[in-house]
Amino acid sequence: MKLTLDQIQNQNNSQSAEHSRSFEFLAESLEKKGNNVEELISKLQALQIAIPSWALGTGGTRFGRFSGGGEPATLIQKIQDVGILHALNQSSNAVSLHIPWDIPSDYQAIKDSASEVGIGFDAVNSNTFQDQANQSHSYKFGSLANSDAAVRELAVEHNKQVIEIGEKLGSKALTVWLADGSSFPGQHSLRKALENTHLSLQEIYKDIPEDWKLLIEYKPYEPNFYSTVIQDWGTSFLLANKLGKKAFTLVDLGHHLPNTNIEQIVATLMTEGKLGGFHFNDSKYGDDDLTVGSVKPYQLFLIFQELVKGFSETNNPPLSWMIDASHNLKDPMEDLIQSVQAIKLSYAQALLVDSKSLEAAQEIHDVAGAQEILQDAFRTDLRPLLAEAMRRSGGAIDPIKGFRSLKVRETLIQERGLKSIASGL
Ligand SMILES: [Mn+2]
Repeated sequence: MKLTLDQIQNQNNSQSAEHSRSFEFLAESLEKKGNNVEELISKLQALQIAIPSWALGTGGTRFGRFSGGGEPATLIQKIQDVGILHALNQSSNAVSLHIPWDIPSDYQAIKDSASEVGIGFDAVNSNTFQDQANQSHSYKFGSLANSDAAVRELAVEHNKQVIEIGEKLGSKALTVWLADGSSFPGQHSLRKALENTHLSLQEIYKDIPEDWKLLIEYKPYEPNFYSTVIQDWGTSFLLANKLGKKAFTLVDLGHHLPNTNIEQIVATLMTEGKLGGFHFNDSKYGDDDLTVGSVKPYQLFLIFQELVKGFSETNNPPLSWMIDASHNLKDPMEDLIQSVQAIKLSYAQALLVDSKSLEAAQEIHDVAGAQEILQDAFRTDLRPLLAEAMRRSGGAIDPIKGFRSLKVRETLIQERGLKSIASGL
């Protein structure tokens, strides 16, 4: 299935009168406050967020998985789904592949089907958190950190293959997330595990092309419950610094202990020029992988506020923007549309912050005044601005409404059947 511009424009026609009214009202009040609406729109249009290939099928929990219908069973079908999302929101022009779940068999066919729907390839993700069929050594007790050199070598080799696959597709980054750690005190040497990880990453780093980034993701716990080798941003930052200028820290919003101040981590990493990118999601308790902005939208806004400041005040290189959410109840494509909307809305709100007044308030320690400035931006309803940005790019005024009235899921079920299961899940 492929959505055409005509289909989307026809769909927009029924909403355009109401949309224009609310957009014009908002634009006028934004301009009165000194904002440049055209500039806001072009910044919003430019922000593109990569879709992870593993989020296009219904996610599961360790208690079970309830598949939806019409899930993409092949990589080409996953790319078609990202194409549909991009047609609707004009904001998701790349897919982030998970290897070995999505190893292309025919690279040209994959590249052709991607360019047909305007999709590129963002970071490639390696997987050493599970064993593949006929694997010579097991990752049960760790991969890059394993005390057994043969296991480490296998995991390093896998990462090098992932880089090769990424190069053939035009990716520019490798994301490494390790499940390595221990579930009981005394299970392994904390210092040796870190040192082995460092040495293994050094081997992988040698193969990172000059114009690539190595993104090191961290996570405090799960699947291991006593220690994780790369447990926090500090450990990731330390490794990235030791490795060199192509290595960066990747922040996955769900990979923090409850109440961690993520915006402060973002600020610190940008100051050091070591923020590499994001895995966006939301959570209430742990790594819940919920829809972005569904639980803590103010936190997301505060993160974007630091990002917007960081873009203008630091030399941090451009970021990789990716979603890493996977849900077990919603239609995965609707879930992804909601996530992209939430990210762009937070970005728009952050762009609205009156940074000069905020700085002035900070200078004179006007605490209440500073809060007013932030919350004034956060509480402005910018949905018509976002809708206008997407409409002008050729997307839908309301992508979820578009998804439903253009009967995307129904068509996919007709094409692929009710029982197709996304590869890798
Ligand atoms: Mn992640």
